[in-house]
Amino acid sequence: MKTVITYGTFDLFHVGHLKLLERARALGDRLVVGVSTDAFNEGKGKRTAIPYRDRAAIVRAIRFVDEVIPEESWEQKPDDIRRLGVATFVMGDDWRGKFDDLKTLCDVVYLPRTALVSTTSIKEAVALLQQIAKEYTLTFNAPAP
Ligand code: C2G
Repeated sequence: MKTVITYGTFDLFHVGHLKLLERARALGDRLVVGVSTDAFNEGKGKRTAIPYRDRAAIVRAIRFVDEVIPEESWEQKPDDIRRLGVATFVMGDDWRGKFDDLKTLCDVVYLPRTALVSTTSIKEAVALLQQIAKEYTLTFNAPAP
């Protein structure tokens, strides 16, 4: 039984997240995902749109995710790897090199990110739509001159 692990925020879950998890699972027989808690994200300076409970529920519901654990600190990875008998640690290549210290414990694999989609771009699109809606309301609901 080859266990693979990866970690992430998975806010506003999108196809970039899905393809990362799918490729990670394909590297072994079991995939464990550490989902960043809200408190840990504040430490990362990341404000999420979706709370941890719901982000974890979405990831847990993915058929090729076998287990979800909370990610509460940067330092927990070695203990997780030992406790869970992890063979391979996977992250998207925006993290390339950042977790090479784990190579003493397991294989470390950085996978190409999926282009053109990100939580940030989804948030920007929503903000633009809200701005358009606001201007539309101002323009077309303005009282007759
Ligand atoms: N990802 C991807 N393609 C995208 C967006 C994200 O492959 N278009 C990958 C990231 O590289 C990461 C995973 O999906 O491996 C989760 O991305 P985030 O939720 O943004 O995770 P992050 O906030 O980077 O937290 O300890 C590690 C951290 O918890 C990672």
